[in-house]
Amino acid sequence: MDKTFRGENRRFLLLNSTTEVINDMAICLGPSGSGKTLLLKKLQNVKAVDNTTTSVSTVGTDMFTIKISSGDVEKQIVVREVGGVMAPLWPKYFDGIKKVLYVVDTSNLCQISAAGVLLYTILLDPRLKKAKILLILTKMDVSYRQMRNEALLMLQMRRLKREITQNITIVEASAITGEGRNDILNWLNDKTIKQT
Ligand SMILES: Nc1nc2c(ncn2[C@@H]2O[C@H](COP(=O)(O)OP(=O)(O)OP(=O)(O)O)[C@@H](O)[C@H]2O)c(=O)[nH]1
Ligand SMILES: [Mg+2]
Repeated sequence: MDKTFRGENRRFLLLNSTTEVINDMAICLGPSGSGKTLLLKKLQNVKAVDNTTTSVSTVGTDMFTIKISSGDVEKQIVVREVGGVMAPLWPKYFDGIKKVLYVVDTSNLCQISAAGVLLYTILLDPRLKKAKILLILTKMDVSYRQMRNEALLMLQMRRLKREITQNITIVEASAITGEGRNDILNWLNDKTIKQT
């Protein structure tokens, strides 16, 4: 198939189709069970996940091709999930990464603070200095979840923002209800998301 190179952002336009492949390497991280797999499945297909859907822990990594419709053109971006049990090995996957989706489970009170510490550690990695960071507060459908502000407080977000160079975008989400899905897709598509 005929391909043309399109500028410095390393995007390829496949001429004989209307599919543009976004070549920004994206990685999805977060503690074990925080909801990465289910959320990525929901981003792939809105109907693929409901409250009966189950998932198994990702031992290793998984690749998700996500389609984004933008006008007449369909875009595709590949996101690599690295399982929470792999946290000590996450840095092995940082080379060339331009986008990081960091998923935090707002219904897991015991895990939130640790999730903040883990996030801080990865943001210190020099290879991620210029990466775009999306902090996803997920499981917003759960009644006993922490609300946005409490979750951000537990993550010590104010302090963290002072210490790091990257700009963090925050979005609330749920793989079950689809909340936040459009915002995440827009962010992957380099569109600005309204922050509250
Ligand atoms: N209520 C609710 N449950 C969720 C949501 N997302 C994930 N879960 C549940 O949380 C559990 C863990 O979800 P996964 O998506 O497998 O978590 P993960 O982050 O991929 O975990 P690892 O692969 O082990 O790192 C599963 O039982 C899911 O059904 C959500 O948005 N709402
Ligand atoms: Mg997983």
